[in-house]
Amino acid sequence: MVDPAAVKSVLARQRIELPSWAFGNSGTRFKVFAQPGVPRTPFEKVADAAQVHRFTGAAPTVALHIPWDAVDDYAALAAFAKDHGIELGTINANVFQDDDYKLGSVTNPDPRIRRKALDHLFECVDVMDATGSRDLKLWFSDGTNYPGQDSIRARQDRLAEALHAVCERLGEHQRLILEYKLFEPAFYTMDVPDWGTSFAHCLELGPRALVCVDTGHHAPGTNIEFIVAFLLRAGKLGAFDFNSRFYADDDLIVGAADPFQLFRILFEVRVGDGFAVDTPISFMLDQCHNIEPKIPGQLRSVMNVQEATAKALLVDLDALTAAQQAGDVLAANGALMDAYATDVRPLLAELRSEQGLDPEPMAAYDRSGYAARIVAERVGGQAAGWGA
Ligand code: RM4
Ligand code: MN
Repeated sequence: MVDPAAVKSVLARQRIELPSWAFGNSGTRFKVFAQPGVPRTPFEKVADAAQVHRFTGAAPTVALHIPWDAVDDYAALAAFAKDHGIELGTINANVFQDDDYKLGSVTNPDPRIRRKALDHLFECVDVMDATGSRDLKLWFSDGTNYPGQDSIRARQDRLAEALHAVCERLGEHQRLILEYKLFEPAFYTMDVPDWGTSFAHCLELGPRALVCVDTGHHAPGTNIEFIVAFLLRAGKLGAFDFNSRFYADDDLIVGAADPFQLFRILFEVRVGDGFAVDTPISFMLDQCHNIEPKIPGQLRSVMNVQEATAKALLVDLDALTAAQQAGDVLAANGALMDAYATDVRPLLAELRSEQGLDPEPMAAYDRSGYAARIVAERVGGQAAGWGA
């Protein structure tokens, strides 16, 4: 039997990092829908992220995206975050929104453009030094659209060269987290299309380079929990970008499309000791709330991760292992499904009450009046948006 107190103690220390960009306006390439009250500055994004932590107690950090979140004084932004009860987390680089990067950033055939991209990555490390961030997360949109467009192999050489240069620039306690994506915006080759490519580069780069698994960046049907188990075993899983998808990189609320997959992933995290106190894994959200309100969207996301984690922790490992060793396929599968079928909402409500939080974060947020306040206060100025 699983001890509920042990489950709660792991849940009590779970930290889920929020993406600053989830609070700005977003949409698809067809239309960005403006919502009243969205932040106009990185400071307002941090203030909104702090609300998610206030009502869940589980989201103490917010990731920044540079230059979307560029400010003159990063120490001031960090101090502002602290005043609001949270901290700044991962720094995400952006080498995908400049005309120069049409044919790639660090893998561009033009050495001038490669240099420009690398300089931006160095600038992101400067930001980390100012904010005290541990992780630099790199996602490259680099790739090609047509066979023959560029040398696949030469682009790998250019990528390796840039990654080495960034790694050398990192401080002792800083890490490089390399994300991969199957396709989009490039449609023929991506330069980091899959976990194997990211893993191979990270191996070459050494212990400070780790892989980021964005759950929306795979071909449909990919067994993501296998990737998670493999990377954890190799000591190379650095971060998750959690979201969910029905078709491609939909960036929907994590656990909305396939809660069972999220459970399976988090179960492998548990088996690989990824919920340890000193876990190397950064549990991040990477989502856009195109049609739903942003702060409640983030609240729901954090709660979905907590619920899937609770279920993963409820799996009776002794019973599961015994069934596995006995070759009892149905009992083994049953041990997993029993935990998945458990309604963990009462357990999480209890935990929140013990932590001095409202047991119902979404209702408590609604009652707080924050949503109406930001609509009233944030008048004028330029609303933050994906790419703004
Ligand atoms: C990319 C990738 C990155 C995120 C950007 C906004 O598809 O998932 O993690 O920073 O989108
Ligand atoms: Mn991502």
